[in-house]
Amino acid sequence: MAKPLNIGMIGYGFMGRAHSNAYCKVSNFFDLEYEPVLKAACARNEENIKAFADNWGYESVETDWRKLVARDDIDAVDICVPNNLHKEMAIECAKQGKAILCEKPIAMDVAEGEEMCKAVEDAGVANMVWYNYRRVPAVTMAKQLIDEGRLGRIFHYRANFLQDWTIADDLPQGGAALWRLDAAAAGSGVTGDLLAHCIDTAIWLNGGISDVTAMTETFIKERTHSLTGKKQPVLIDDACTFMCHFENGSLGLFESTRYARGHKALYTLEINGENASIKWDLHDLHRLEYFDHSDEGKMRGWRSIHVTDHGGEHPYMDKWWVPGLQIGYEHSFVHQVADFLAGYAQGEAVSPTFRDALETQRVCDAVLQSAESKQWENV
Ligand code: SOE
Repeated sequence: MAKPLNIGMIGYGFMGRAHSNAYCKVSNFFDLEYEPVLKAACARNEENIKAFADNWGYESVETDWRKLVARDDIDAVDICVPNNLHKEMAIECAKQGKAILCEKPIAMDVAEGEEMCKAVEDAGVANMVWYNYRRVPAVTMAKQLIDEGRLGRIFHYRANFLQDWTIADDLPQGGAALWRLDAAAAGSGVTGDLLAHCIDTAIWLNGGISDVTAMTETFIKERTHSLTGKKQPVLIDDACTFMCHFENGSLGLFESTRYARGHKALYTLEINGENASIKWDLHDLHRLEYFDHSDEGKMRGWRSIHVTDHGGEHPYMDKWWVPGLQIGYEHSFVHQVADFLAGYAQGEAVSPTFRDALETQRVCDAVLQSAESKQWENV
């Protein structure tokens, strides 16, 4: 019998659903010492949180997050609320000795992230940040191939995250779902929301980033704020492009925007090494494109690897269906919970920890700083 790990969920938006789904599924597919139990869900709006709790099977609801965090029957808190609330909640969770699973980016800025790291490390509580794309099997496999040295020396790392959902100028800022457009709630725009994913994956695959030069743009300068009903300046970055040096000497090029008409969530990455290259595309997430220069010349070309095989060869896939049948976006969260629970049972940290996510935050802050200073900035 697995031991229960009682989850307290704060928030009920897109990520509240994605994480709840992962908690529900994980024990059916992974054999683990701990099993998540959906103990309580929390939000200010009682009617909405009750509907959410009923839908996912949470046993109870709270409307005050401090009450949830103080409950003796909660072991781990999942922070799925806008970025400006992460710090206060995480620090309180650490004080109460709870394990913490926090949405990305870790915080509004590095200073907040540092306080959060100190709090969890002083308290010795398990902590993790939801950079889920690392656990798409094809991306995990890219990490394995790089760590095996197959690419050799890395020269280039390129990543994009393109969307188009904020092009309309009558889209308000602030409030449910649209808090991502409100700098007071989000901290930044695409840099913290989308590039943070690309940066997390990049640091994981290719090591630390030492310096950056960036440009940002805010195409729509004013939007009505849903909470005040007034037109207010838009203070987030709608688009951001940056170049960087990695500590291993390779060059990085990153682009993110919410103004790429036709693209909904096009996260792509490409890594070029001396011996081989890798490409990955979220819209075709089970495929890893791989080019190996040591292949016989006549047959040399890009391989499209369908990362769905079993026998332990393709990461996570032996837990799902039969070889050849693919999985999707939601499974990356299931994998992250599975890894978290396995680490929790052993008392081992599971990456990305708060400290790992702070490295990503340092790059985000340097990128925004560089866009302002128009200079190269050290991370
Ligand atoms: C924004 O549209 C968003 O939902 C991000 O907040 C997520 O982190 C990203 O994975 C998909 O896009």
